[in-house]
Amino acid sequence: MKTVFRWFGTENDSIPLKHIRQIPSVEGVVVTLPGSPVGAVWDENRIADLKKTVEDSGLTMEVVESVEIHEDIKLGSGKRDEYIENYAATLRLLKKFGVKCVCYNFMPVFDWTRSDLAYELPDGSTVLYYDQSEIDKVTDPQKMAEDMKRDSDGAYMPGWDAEKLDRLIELFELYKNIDGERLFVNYKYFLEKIIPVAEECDIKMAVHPDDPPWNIFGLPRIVNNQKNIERILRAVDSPYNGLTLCTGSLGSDENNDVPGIIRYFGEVGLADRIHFVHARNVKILKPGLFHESAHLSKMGSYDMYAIMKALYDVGFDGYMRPDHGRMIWDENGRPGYGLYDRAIGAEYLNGIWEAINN
Ligand SMILES: [Mn+2]
Repeated sequence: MKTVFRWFGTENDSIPLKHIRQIPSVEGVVVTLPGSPVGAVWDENRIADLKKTVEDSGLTMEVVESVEIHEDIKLGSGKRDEYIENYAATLRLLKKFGVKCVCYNFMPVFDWTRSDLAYELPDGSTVLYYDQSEIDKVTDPQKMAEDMKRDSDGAYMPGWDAEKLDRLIELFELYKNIDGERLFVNYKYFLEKIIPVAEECDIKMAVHPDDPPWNIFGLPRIVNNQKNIERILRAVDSPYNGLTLCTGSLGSDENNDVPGIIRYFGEVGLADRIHFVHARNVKILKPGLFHESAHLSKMGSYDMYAIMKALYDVGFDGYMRPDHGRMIWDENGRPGYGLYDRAIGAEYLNGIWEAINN
């Protein structure tokens, strides 16, 4: 297991690489190219600069999160073939710079969604919070998206790009014809074209589960449970068609038994598809109502030992990063992506791993 840490780039992240380098277990950063227009080929010079910056600080740049998928691909319409070609061209560029794993998602319109980005816990820390009843009250998703963007203090939010927000009404109209089955067919089309390129580039594609893992605003979500994920992994049967196992995203639906899913994939020969793990804990208060928590098992609903043990037992050998943490110690930063709590989480998870290994 290689521990990595998400970093949004010098201009978009308040955390210096020097500080990340000082977290004992962390070997590399998970990067993106903020501001790249969705659907366009990434800029080679910017990737080169990013790699130099990262490596000069003593870290590796082997994981990218994410190369976003244009809505036309998910809708199966418009210029999808052109956007898939661009996606392939970006993969070929990333190969040139030593990238080994690309995490992406296939959620229509909205990326991860929360009703509160700074919910205060009794200890004074703040976390991301989700209340389905609040989301159900949203009659204007455009306004919600704008509020979320504002509440993130102007931080760059992956998947919440301006171009998409501008055409929100049009997108909702287009998705009226897309149910889960249609979305799967469009997804398979994408995989059939892109997985051969991933094989050629030796880049593991790792789809991130939907967050939360159920339909919102009437838009279908299909990367959300064991059965649907297995179907996606088998749609193109290649080791390069894999998964980012995000414990918090999957685990916010209490029907998803995360260690059980890992062990099941081990039993049916899909363990080698888990290329990347996002490890975090969530506290489920009731179905559809949860907040994120410290990584420590007793702070949330998940037994993190059981998750790490299941990964160990199925032979997990990929990348792991501590996912969203709390904001603590008066740190100001991107919601979910503070330095301190994620650093604590990284060491805690590595402590579990070391104990299992010994
Ligand atoms: Mn995640």
